[in-house]
Amino acid sequence: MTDIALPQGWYLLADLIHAKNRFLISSHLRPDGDAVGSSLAMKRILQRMGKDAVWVMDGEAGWNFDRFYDKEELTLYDPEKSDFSDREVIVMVDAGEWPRLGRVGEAMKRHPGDKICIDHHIPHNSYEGLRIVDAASPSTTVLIYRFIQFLDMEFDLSLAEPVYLGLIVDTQNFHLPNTTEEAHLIAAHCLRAGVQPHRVYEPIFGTTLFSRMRLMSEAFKTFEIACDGKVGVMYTTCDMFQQAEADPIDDDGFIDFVRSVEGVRIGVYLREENEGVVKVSWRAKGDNNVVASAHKFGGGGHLRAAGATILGSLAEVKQLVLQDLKDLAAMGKII
Ligand SMILES: [Mn+2]
Repeated sequence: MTDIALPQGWYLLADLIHAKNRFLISSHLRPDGDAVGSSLAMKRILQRMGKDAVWVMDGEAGWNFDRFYDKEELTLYDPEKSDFSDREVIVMVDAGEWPRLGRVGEAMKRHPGDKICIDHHIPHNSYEGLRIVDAASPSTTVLIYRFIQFLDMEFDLSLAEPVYLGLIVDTQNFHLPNTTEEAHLIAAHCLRAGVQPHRVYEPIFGTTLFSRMRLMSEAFKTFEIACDGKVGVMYTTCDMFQQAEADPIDDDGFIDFVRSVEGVRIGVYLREENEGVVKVSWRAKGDNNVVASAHKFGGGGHLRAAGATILGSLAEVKQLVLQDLKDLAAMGKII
């Protein structure tokens, strides 16, 4: 395992890129704007350096990202056809663990090539490659931007737009506590390169599908509070998704509604993925630490935003997660 503090990591990364030719890039399942933005920017950087770079994902990126890339830029993983044997270097962006990449992650983990991880999540496992991690970075695309600067590469619209996309998604339009001065300076550079903020905002934050509205109306009915109002919980089931004819991404941001309820310090959103598998998201206000809770269930993330996939029925998982928070509350650890 090599965890490299910045900026030394950029020298190692540049050396590795110069020495190799065929790269494979991927990011986490149900990609968000940072996963799409950092993958896309990385692919374009490599191509500009004269490299052959493939961006592969296990599953579609989602309709709201359509306008940010050409269809040919993304390869969808196909267990029958996908063959990565000619790739020399594996690049994982905006994720720190192979399972986050679905079936692509399994193939990448087994792959004999060099491994690179560029990420801003807190790592909690060992890793067999070059890991460039800055947990204080607002987005993975900020790290990619720093690499572009390091390379002294021209920062034109084809790089600036994916960088900006990751930036606005991970800072939620520059309002989360991770919104640094650097974030705004990079945004300014993006605008100078031709990014039109409304064009990036509109498909991400400015559009709601009717299916999402239907799902939301069902999910909101499940909202409840615990721990004297300090904890808010909400969930969705497979049935609700089916009834609403909702896409897997239609519940994006539901957790933020839970967190936003007055008095709630920790918000939890549970989503039944399929029978016996529940995806749990935690969000915290203030100095509450939710990544510690996620780690207890094999998950990960950031101090104030974390997630885990837990086996069990929705009722069982909800009880487990709530018990953990009740224990914390009893110890006075929810502030
Ligand atoms: Mn990110």
